[in-house]
Amino acid sequence: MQERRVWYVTLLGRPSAGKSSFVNTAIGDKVSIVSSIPQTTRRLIRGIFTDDSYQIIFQDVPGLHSSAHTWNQSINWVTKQALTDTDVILRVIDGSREKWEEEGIIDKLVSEAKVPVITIVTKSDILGTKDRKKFPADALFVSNVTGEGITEVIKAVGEKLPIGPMLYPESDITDQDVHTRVNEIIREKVFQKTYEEVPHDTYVEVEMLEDKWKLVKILAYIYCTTESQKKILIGNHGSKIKEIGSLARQDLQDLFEKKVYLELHVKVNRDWQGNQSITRKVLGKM
Ligand SMILES: Nc1nc2c(ncn2[C@@H]2O[C@H](COP(=O)(O)OP(=O)(O)OP(=O)(O)O)[C@@H](O)[C@H]2O)c(=O)[nH]1
Ligand SMILES: [Mg+2]
Repeated sequence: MQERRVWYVTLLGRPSAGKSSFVNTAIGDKVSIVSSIPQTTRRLIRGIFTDDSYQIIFQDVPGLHSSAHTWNQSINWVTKQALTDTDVILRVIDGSREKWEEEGIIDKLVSEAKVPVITIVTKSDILGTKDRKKFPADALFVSNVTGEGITEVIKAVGEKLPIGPMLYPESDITDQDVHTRVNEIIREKVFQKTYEEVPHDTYVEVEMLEDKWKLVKILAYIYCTTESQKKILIGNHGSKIKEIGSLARQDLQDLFEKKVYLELHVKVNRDWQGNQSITRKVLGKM
């Protein structure tokens, strides 16, 4: 097997900075879910970029949150764990927003890092020339919309990695199993179609997945914490759950490349964030 520069690169930034979007753009495929709601990513998602020179295993992780709330701290822990096994840190600064207290936490982690740190500024498509002067001089500007800077970041990151055998087959783009991908696709639609506390208070469980010759059958539950959230998720005459289901089904059909029958139900589980076995599952720590 041809050797390349190979290893792990962990993205570090505040919520909504564009980390998952960057991984998808770099890989050229959708492996990590995206929404405008902060803390969309809850678990470690690996996106694998392979070309003739590099195999870069991007570790997409939750954005670091400054809240002391136990749930936020549990999510932060996923990110901190990923940083213990990485060869490069890709520090992601949201170019569209003013600095916020999370940046202080990130500055500290970066200053303590024992591995090279490359800084990128996202959302360059909405930055003027003047805005660009506000960021560190060595930062690379990136747009997940226009593709600006993506090739440069891959080269900058790739050149920091050691030469060795590839860790994944050339055709792999993620290490997620099929259940996780289905779960994440449904969760993405919940995040895209609900607001305020509702997306944060939900999690998804895939109860049944049958991959048949021409059809994939999926039964999944969306859990929330109150009856009123359940009403919102179901919507008027079932309109919201239908919309979530229909969007999810389109992505699932792309994933499986066949027809998907998706049955979705909403259930209430009041204190799931206080239940360790559920949070372990939700955060990807079985
Ligand atoms: N204009 C513009 N918007 C972007 C860009 N990258 C991401 N976004 C938007 O920013 C929002 C957050 O993107 P995500 O990729 O989910 O951000 P994230 O850093 O993974 O967020 P968390 O998972 O919550 O930590 C979404 O609405 C994206 O469409 C970009 O380069 N340009
Ligand atoms: Mg994300």
